[in-house]
Amino acid sequence: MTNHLFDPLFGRHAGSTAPFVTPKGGAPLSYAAFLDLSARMAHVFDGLGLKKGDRVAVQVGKSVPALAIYAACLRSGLVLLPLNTAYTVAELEYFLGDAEPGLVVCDPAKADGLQPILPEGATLLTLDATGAGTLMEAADKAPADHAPLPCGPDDLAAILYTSGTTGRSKGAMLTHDNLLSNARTLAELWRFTADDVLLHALPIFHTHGLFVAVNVCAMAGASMLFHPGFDLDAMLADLPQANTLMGVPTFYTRLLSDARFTRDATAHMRLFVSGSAPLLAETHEQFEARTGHRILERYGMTETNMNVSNPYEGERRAGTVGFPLTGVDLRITDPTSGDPLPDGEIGMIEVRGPNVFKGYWRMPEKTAEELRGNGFFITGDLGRVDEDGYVSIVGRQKDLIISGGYNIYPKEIEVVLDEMPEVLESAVIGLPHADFGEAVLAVVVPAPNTSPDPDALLEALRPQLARFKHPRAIRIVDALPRNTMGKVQKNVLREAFATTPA
Ligand code: MCA
Ligand code: AMP
Repeated sequence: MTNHLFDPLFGRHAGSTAPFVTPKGGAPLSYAAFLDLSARMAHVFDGLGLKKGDRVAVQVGKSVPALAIYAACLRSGLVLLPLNTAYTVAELEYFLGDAEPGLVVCDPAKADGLQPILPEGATLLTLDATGAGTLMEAADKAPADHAPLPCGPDDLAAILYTSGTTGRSKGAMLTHDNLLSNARTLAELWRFTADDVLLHALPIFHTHGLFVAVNVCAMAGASMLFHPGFDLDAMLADLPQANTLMGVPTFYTRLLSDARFTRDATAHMRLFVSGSAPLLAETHEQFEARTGHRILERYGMTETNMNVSNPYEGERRAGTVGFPLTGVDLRITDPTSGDPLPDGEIGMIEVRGPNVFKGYWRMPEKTAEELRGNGFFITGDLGRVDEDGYVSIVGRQKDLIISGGYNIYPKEIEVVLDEMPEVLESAVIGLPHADFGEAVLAVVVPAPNTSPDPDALLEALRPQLARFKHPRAIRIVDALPRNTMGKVQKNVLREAFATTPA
């Protein structure tokens, strides 16, 4: 019996001295050395008594050992639950309570805060950005050979939380085959080989940085320059050593904002991929004018991995996300009736394929709402397919703000604001933002006989919500605009505040 994802992704590189990952400013680590590290960690996990299907929650800074936790979980048949490092203890309490992990790995600085919210029976281990902490102390003592546990295509590999429109996050259950099938398709489509070097500056707690970037590289035997985050100077300094880059649109607008990012500086590059948020056609065109390269834009979701991509060869059409991937069925339906619409019409994007997740963790009713019996997943994105087959995303039916590639659900912020004594009600909207694409603005109606101070409200949000979700500004109004059904008209608010951006 094989391990469906681990074997083809990592296992087959055992003994390979080819470089896999080079941490910024550090020495390259070979595939073999990375596999040894993951084997040691897997022994630690097994030694804790963790069993197939148990969850391992991880909130640590980006590092090579942090990445090895992913491979170690696959080896031991465990389910990785990666968590944004920006999440507060208040946010983590929900995830840990819902997923009930048997192991939590966190930065040593956060251990005291997490101890009281640890699920019953769970172990807490630590790992800092330099690789120090109790996890590595134990791994250093463990043997470097580990037989991967047999796992089938349907076994869970990861749970990634995505916020819900009701404010309650849902854990998307991703199977070994969801990840394997997508990695295979993308590596082939984007022509990744062992000669490629990817400049990796995305976080590894989301699909883009972890499953798209890392899995595609491992599938091809390629290597990565691993940056802890996006630092413009560091990116430009390492660009000559790389030949491929994957990023959110903010990466590309930031690179374009620097005069050092020129045609010469990018002449050796093979591929720039963009996703997670809309790439403005204007950015696409500016990028080509400056560098001679056309960015390859693709479209995906946490629940589905990647669905659609512009072609490697052939026209990469600005303002579109390209064609459905091999094996992915895409249809446009009437958002109300769910009936398929003819090509060219705007409607709900639905996708079906081996990439589509198994459902939401312990939320069968939510799963039934979004995943049809016939396998189509209702994305919440509105789009159309043009006469050449290119898919465009024209809007979102879900109330969602995408800021610098991070999804922010207005409801989650509104719930916290509405609980404050000086707030009668609130509405959170996204406004255009030059760097992040969209920025968060909160519009607040004061409770009777109060005059809330926006700065004090912002301060009160701090312990509750991750920094990236904080409104960039709060505006106080007498009342929110509503339609005849009583629903807040966010489009009216967006227009009203468009000229006074956050
Ligand atoms: C940081 N801040 C943000 C964001 N990032 N605020 C709003 N939106 C953000 N995305 C906060 C910081 O905490 C800081 O707060 C202030 O804004 C300025 O930070 P700055 O130094 O400018 O930011 P940065 O550290 O350079 O990060 C910006 C970033 C980063 C590089 C764009 O957010 C990033 O790596 N985004 C990628 C997210 C991603 O991987 N998404 C993929 C999701 P203060 O004021 O306190 O200093 S997967 C997905 O969407 C699907 C599946 C798909 O299709 O890929
Ligand atoms: P997430 O929940 O983080 O997986 O985010 C998925 C959402 O990001 C999708 O439903 C889209 O709304 C958005 N998204 C991802 N890629 C693109 C893209 N290339 N263009 C526009 N929106 C995108």
